[in-house]
Amino acid sequence: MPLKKDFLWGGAVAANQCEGAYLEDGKGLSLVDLLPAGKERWEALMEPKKALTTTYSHYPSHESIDFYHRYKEDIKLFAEMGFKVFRLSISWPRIFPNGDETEPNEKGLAFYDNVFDECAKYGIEPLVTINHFDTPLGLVKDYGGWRNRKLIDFYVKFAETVLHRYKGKVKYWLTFNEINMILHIPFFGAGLILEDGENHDQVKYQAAHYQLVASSLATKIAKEVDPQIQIGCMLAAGEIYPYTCHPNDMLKAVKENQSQYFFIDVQSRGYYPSYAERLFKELGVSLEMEEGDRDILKRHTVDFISFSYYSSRLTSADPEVNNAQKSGNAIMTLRNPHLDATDWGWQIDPIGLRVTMNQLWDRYQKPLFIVENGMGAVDELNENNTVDDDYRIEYMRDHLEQMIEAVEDGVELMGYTSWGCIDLVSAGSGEMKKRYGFIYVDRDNEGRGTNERYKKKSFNWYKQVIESNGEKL
Ligand code: P53
Repeated sequence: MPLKKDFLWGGAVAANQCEGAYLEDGKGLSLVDLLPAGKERWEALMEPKKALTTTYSHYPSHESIDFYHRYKEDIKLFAEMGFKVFRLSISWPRIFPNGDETEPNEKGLAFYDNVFDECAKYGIEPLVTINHFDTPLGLVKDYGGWRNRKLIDFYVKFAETVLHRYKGKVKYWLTFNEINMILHIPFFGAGLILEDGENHDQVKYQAAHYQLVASSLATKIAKEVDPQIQIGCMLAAGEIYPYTCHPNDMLKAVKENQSQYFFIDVQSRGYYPSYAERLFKELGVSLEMEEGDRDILKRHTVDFISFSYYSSRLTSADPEVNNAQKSGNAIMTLRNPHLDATDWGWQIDPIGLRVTMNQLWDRYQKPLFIVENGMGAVDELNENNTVDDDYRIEYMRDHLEQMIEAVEDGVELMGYTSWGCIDLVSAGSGEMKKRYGFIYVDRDNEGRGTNERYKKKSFNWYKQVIESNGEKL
């Protein structure tokens, strides 16, 4: 049996993509609450100034799948599949509506108490992301998001509040979702609105420095609250392959991989990697640090390395070749001719998961946790009120096989939570139509539908995977 007996099987969601109830019980607005669905969403993410001033016809986060009111029903379904762990995030503006209050919103805190108590009923361990793409809008508008060092204090206050409040209820925490996303979608990652004419790399890496310090401070507090708590960093992973075997392509791939690993290099090792000096020089980046920052980073490193994996990526040293890059794989990348793709053009590379796991393990020698993986697809509810999502089963089976191979390679792995275990709003496109779940939710791109939940074929398949601890795929 390659997987540990207490392997943490489960699923993952994020507050802004499932809760809805966007102004209920004192919640404030987050930056996501201004984002529309469809093509306009991507434009808004790339040009967030527009999102702050445009009125759109539909905001998918406002109601979403209404997890806020239906969490009992949903957790019951997760328990039926045998979940050992449920990854969710805490909505920052539910706890601090503008982000800079001195006192938290009690009703927001109570909501997560209820959710964790519900999980406990079924022996499901929560895995909590403190911040998942939903910086309070107040902190974006009044402070410029993470370009402002004050965000460290606001984040630390938020982290401290929830770490204390849920002491004894939550053992596994992640400080920031996909911390490297700041390079690709800086508005999501850090509430950054980049100005024309400024050095964007400077702004992004400065903001990243603040997040890294904040992450370490949260880790420090967590250990003071309860030494049993385990803290993870979280990387949008996916090994970057060289486009050809030309040494220049290989070198380019090495460098691009470093720029992704950069964040967790700091979070895991406790210091800036030596390659950062040259990288920053080339990008014209010069970081402002306060005395004590380096010490904080050094002292409070993470316990485990969590990551999302959707696909590998490709790069070429030839600018002409690289010009053919497509967004598709979530992050801009070249197309790999050896791989198929999903309906949304994300390429499917199960072996890439094994490659990525080996690389992460070799690099850090800390336990890994796959906290996102899955297939966004168009699902049709049939006359039997189910979805025959054999394509999803196949996708997941192929990935789980490679995950187990990686464990047999010697990688230490804590668990696996599939992304969007219940259908929810897509982060990148705002659509409901891009579904990841084992549970179908009757709701469409325009927000119409009953919100009823239905089990897909993959529901029973995953149940059997968990029951057999990965033996029956
Ligand atoms: P959606 C881009 C690239 C890689 C991961 O994505 C990404 C994104 C943002 O779109 O996000 C992660 O919903 C993220 C989740 C997100 C999931 O991947 O665009 O942590 O919030 O839903 C899947 O299909």
